[in-house]
Amino acid sequence: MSHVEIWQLRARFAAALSTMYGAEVPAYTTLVKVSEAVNRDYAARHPHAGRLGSIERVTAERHGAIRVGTPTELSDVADLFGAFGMYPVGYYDLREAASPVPVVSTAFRPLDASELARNPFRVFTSMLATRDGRFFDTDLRRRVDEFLDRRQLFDPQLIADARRIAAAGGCPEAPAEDFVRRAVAAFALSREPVDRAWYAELTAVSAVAADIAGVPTTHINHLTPRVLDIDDLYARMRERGIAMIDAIQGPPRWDGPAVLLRQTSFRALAEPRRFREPDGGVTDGTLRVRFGEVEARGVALTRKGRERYDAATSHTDPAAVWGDYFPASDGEMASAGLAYYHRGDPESPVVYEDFLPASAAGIFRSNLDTDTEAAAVADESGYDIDWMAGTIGRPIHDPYDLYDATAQEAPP
Ligand code: OOG
Ligand code: NI
Repeated sequence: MSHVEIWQLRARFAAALSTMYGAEVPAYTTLVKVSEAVNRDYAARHPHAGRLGSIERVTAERHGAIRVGTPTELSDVADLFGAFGMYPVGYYDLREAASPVPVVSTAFRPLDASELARNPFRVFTSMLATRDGRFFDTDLRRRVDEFLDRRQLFDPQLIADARRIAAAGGCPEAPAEDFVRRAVAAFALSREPVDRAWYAELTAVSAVAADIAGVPTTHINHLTPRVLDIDDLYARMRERGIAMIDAIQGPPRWDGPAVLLRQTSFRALAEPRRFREPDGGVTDGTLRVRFGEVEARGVALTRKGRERYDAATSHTDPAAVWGDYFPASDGEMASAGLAYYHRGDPESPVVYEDFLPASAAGIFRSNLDTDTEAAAVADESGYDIDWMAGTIGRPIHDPYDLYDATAQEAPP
């Protein structure tokens, strides 16, 4: 019987999630079609369009975002994604953002350039920070934890199978199909009625808290295609009359090398959901929590380049000062040690594979109607990268270590 490799499982998982999410959120399908048209046109106009990844890779490329409630749920996610060759990279603390979100996050993704080239699927994964007293007082924390402890997001059999597949480096065809189907189903939007009063109470703390702990299951919040020209994508979506958030997050558009990550999204749409009312009756209503994000990726910056990036973006108008911080060519970027290139060759940029906390917080925020207020108490949660690594029993990889290693290799 034929053996299905880990990367093939990952490619199937990404494709099947995309099909499911497209059925749940039809506007996503529009976004994917417009993205494909943008990429086709860009590739036709630019002979070197493939330098930041082959057109096949970019066209299939997605990142997902999911949100869970407890350390146990986060551990299960780590085990499940291990079967797809996706490992935790980077620690993002969105509680520290200008507009705080009560979650701590990591991104599960392939580590090596060769695995990324086969299929680069990654999932930004956030855990609700219930231990942080700035967002949850003792009483609310207790009730949230009770609610979360009663639910089971992942069938223990699914997690056991994931561990076995990860250890074996794949599995035969028949169980592979079944495994991917069960893994995808764990992220389907629930049809269970939402408890109206509980959801409203959590929304008063944070819309993200309600999205996580106000419902009995988890779901994909968004699934993000990658484009080669995000300004073109933004204009085309607007021409179609689709309401976009106000800005493209991340570095400004400019003529020099594209760096890191630029992202934008259409605003979250009202989706039909059923509600259980305080009198016990079930009614139809809507929730607006899932949005359509899209992104463009550039070269990965070194620590030194990242310091420049943080300094440039701290200006009120980064576009006006960008050229003071970054040289206009890949050759100068490479020789100044600002960005990663395979074996130092400016023709071979190493693509940025991670996320940006400020953009993540901006994307969260631009899709929420209200900001979250942090109470003026000390944070005694103890959440940090070591806490998270200990909780999931796995190292959280440092993105710079991975880029350092990748840059030593020839391009995939
Ligand atoms: C995750 C937000 C972060 C990104 O692309 O920066 C993110 C979320 O909304 O759960 O996906
Ligand atoms: Ni995202």
